[in-house]
Amino acid sequence: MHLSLTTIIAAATFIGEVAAHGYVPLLRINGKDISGWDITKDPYATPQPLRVVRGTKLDSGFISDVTSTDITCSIGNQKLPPGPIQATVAAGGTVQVLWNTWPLGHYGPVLNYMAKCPTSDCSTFKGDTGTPWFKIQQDAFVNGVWASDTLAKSNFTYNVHIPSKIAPGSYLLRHENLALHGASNLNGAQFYPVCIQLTVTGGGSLNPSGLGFPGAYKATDPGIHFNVYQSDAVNAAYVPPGGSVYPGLN
Ligand SMILES: *[C@@H]1O[C@H](CO)[C@@H](O)[C@H](O)[C@H]1NC(C)=O
Ligand SMILES: [Cu+2]
Repeated sequence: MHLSLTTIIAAATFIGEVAAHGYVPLLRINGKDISGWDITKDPYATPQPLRVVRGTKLDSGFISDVTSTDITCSIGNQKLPPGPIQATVAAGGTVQVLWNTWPLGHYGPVLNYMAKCPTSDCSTFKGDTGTPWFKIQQDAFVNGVWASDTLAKSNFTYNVHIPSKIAPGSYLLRHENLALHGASNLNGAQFYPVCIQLTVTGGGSLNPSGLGFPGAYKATDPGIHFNVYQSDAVNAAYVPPGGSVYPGLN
């Protein structure tokens, strides 16, 4: 019985691949809507609109090669956004990320990182060399539900809490869905990172860093090469890649 159920789930997941995965056309900060990157419209507009969410290639596909610079901010990371624009959020505040959709059954964690931009203008910062990143928040398998499914059932919305003690300034926020439905195969994990250009106000004096994208993830990490079709106990012991949340942020 268990095997056949697993097969059915795997088949259903596979069919789900035909549908779009999702992208982030909208952010909400303190109840105020801010345009994200709408892949159905923004790439075709002339002039190309300024957006705080980094543009991606003209699809919502995933990244599977963790050594690619696409892992930094999504497919086409080499292409910087058309110009300087950042959303302002207070340290300790919340950035609501509203995906247009997300398929149920793309089981996995939701991971969130930040990197301080070297200048006040984040649009010139690719973030794909060195180790400027630090992890701020992650959710994996909570009360028997993968964070990705919780996101899908929450109006496709995820709330990112901006640390209260980081220094004010310009940051990239790297928000990521990691889909593990095919991850029992090596290189079967699907990464969907999205980068958001922020101006953080207030805050403290912490200037964390230490992680590189690429660099922080390896294909063989136990949180990347992982079979989600196991018991809840095994899933509950799942350890996401990229290490722990940076200590002392709040
Ligand atoms: C649900 O998502 C839609 C589209 O992103 C948004 O316009 C709407 O305000 C959201 N609803 C709530 C209650 O947040
Ligand atoms: Cu998919």
